[in-house]
Amino acid sequence: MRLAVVCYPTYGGSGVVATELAQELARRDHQVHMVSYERPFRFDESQENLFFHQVEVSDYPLFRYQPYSLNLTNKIIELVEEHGVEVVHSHYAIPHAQAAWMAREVLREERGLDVKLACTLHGTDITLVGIERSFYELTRFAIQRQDLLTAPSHWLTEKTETEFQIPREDMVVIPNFVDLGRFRPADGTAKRRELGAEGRALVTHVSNFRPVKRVQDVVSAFAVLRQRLDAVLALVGSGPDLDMALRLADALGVREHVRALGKLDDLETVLQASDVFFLPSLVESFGLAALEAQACGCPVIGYRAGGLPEVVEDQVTGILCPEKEDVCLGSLTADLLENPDRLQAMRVASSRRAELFATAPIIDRYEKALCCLVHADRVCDATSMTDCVHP
Ligand code: GMT
Repeated sequence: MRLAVVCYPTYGGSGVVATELAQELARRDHQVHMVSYERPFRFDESQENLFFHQVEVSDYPLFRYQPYSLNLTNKIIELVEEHGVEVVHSHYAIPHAQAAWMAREVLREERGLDVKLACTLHGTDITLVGIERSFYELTRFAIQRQDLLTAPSHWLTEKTETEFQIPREDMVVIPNFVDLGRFRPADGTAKRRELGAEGRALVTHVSNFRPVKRVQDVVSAFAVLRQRLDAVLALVGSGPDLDMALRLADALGVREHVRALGKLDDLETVLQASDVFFLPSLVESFGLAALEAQACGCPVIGYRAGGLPEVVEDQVTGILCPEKEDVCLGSLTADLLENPDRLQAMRVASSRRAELFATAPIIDRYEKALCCLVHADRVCDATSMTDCVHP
């Protein structure tokens, strides 16, 4: 299969999922063309069958806002013509699904080509951005015209049905996946020492520090926890709410126990050293970082909200509190940390649960769904994808 994967190149989960999927499909002998405004941050350029195409953005002075979607549409048209791309797989609907649809219209009308469209909805493209009035109509139109829609959780298909009137049965749930070779339990003694957390509890939060992550709840729950025991909070990543979080830590008298680590290439070393992971979002479609934490044997503490209950098994691989109950987050975490046997059982259960999200079987599901678009007659019921691979 010849595939174009359109995504954001950034440190966020949708870029990670798109890049790792592209790399794995290329390893399986599909020809994969990645399209974005920058090289994605986990992209391995030396890999066979894998190509990166940068969208050149025009900066003509007349434009107050650069029309990126048009440049992207042109790039998709070129790729289909020059490389015989059969499927355009957009990650995050806005503006990728719209650009892919426009490209298909041009290709159909002018060249008689019929490229297939797939889109993986990731989260805020449905729950926050997509429902903004200025995006809504075109988002609904473009996602309805995809040949395949996938989402990482049942919760996100329900939200898509409610907000965009797309029946949930018309979407395929393919959960996010984790590299269990990289994210696995390991001794975290050295990292704890480096973070000044020796002999103390270590709580970690990883995100893009956008309002949707509710970082204020991370800090206030940590302050509640510290009333019961000595602990350090590691904040990994960066984004608009990081400063606010640090100011709140100051105001609550816990700033000296907070380590702001920025973006890390060796994220797994911090997760391996951590006792628990905080993710208090209310509209998290999946929570890839929570899966990566569990894979490292680190239980997750968050709210019973969004897609998180599909990733974290309450009371088994973590604790899910009622929404917005930050005191519950802090005090139930303290209970857990004061009970080493229960914590150890949760650590073991967490890494076992992550095995359900191992990369290979989940890529199989993507591969099959995408191949079915191209060879519906031959491949959909087959167990092997060889029909779909071009020599
Ligand atoms: O939707 C977003 O806000 C961005 C997106 C990203 O690029 O990080 O995150 C979403 O996609 C991830 C990968 O599928 C999921 O793990 C995140 O839960 C999801 N974020 C939200 O739903 C807030």
